[in-house]
Amino acid sequence: MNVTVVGLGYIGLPTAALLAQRGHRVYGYDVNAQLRRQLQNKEVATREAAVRQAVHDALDSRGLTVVERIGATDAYILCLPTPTVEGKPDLRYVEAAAAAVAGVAQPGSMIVLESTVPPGATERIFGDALAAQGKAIDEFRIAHCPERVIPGAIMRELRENARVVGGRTPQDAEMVSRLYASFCNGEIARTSLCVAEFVKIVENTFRDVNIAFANELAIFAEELGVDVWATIALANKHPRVNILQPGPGVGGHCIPVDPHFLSDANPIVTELIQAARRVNDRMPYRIARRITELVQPATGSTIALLGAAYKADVEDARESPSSRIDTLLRERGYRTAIYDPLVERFHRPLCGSLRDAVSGADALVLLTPHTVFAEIDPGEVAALMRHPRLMDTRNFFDADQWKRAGFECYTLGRPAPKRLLDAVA
Ligand code: SAJ
Repeated sequence: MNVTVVGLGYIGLPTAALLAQRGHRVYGYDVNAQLRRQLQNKEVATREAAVRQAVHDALDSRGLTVVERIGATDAYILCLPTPTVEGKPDLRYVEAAAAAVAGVAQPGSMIVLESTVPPGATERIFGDALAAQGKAIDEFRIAHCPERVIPGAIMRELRENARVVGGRTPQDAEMVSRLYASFCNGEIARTSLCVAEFVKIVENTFRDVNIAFANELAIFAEELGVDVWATIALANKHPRVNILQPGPGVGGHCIPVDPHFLSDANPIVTELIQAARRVNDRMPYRIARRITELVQPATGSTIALLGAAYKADVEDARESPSSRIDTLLRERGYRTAIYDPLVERFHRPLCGSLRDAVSGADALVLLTPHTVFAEIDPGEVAALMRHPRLMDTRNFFDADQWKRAGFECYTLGRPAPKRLLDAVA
């Protein structure tokens, strides 16, 4: 089949590569001319090795061609970002892509949206775009098939995850699910457009609410004087309990964003969802406050932050709690030094080495639990710091090992050191 993938970002590009791998003739288009040029020159910026390899293979085999304009093909898969601006979904990228596709798509072709959108948006956006070209939506196969892949394991999850295909009609769902079955080995469930749109947002909102619950428990446990990590691990031994992990806040461009698609559409019945957002949004403030209790005075003190990425083992720092915590600390008068060997783009310069970050620091704060950080030797770090203090927001390090190396340790969700509790009292 001839397929055009519109939007060559972290979903569109690997999807295009996988389609090509499975024998489709794939045309990739992105509005970003620089990105098109880079891909045409086989420069693939992603740091996920499996994605890089798949895209290189697809370009080398000519199964994937990056084109300068969208043409007529059997199917179109749209993978555009849908950010929120002040809590409201911004659908302009999807609308612009839909208009471009509507201009060239021939009757009978499939038009599939993968981007997260509020319930009802797929039919409205494609209907309006086609109508503007004097085309009737009934003549096209329209579907929403929300992406589900986790950054860090994109290629595997593209191949293996179960998918939901919402069709405008049952026939649309049937045809589009056959296209997806050609590259995805997971179960492909068929449903309506609106249910598919709702399901996607529900999945990410479920995760946000669950993490907010874990974060609330972490604060509760500190006040109770017990260990939240042990509590959650024990509770999760119950066959019907699965609580996620507390942390310094919820980042990335999906989990903190998608719940707004529901609360914006219906502010009255989304109290729990809005409360969860507030709990998670407050976590960076909570961490910053703990640091101010741990390290005084702020002026003249340096805090070394470990991890700028929004989560472990990815290079993406978008909406990262680290960025928020860094800003809050600097507003309070601290100097900060951030080290993350995976991240290249951050709101301000990162340290070139762990040594640079911790030298002369008054506290070390673990924010992102990258696997490589497990190799850090607490003894070496202690020797470089002015005050060997550790704040672990992910329960990543072995606190006893760090204490033996001379550190004063505080772990989120565990009773705070006595000195800290006395200061607060
Ligand atoms: N986090 C916690 N505690 C946890 C798990 C995560 O604090 O127990 C934090 C992370 O550190 C991170 C944030 O939550 O800051 C989000 O990370 P994530 O791994 O939960 O999610 P994403 O944003 O990387 O990917 C999610 C996935 N959705 C679900 O798992 C339901 C992915 O499958 C989606 O494709 C993606 O959103 C998306 O694009 O919608």
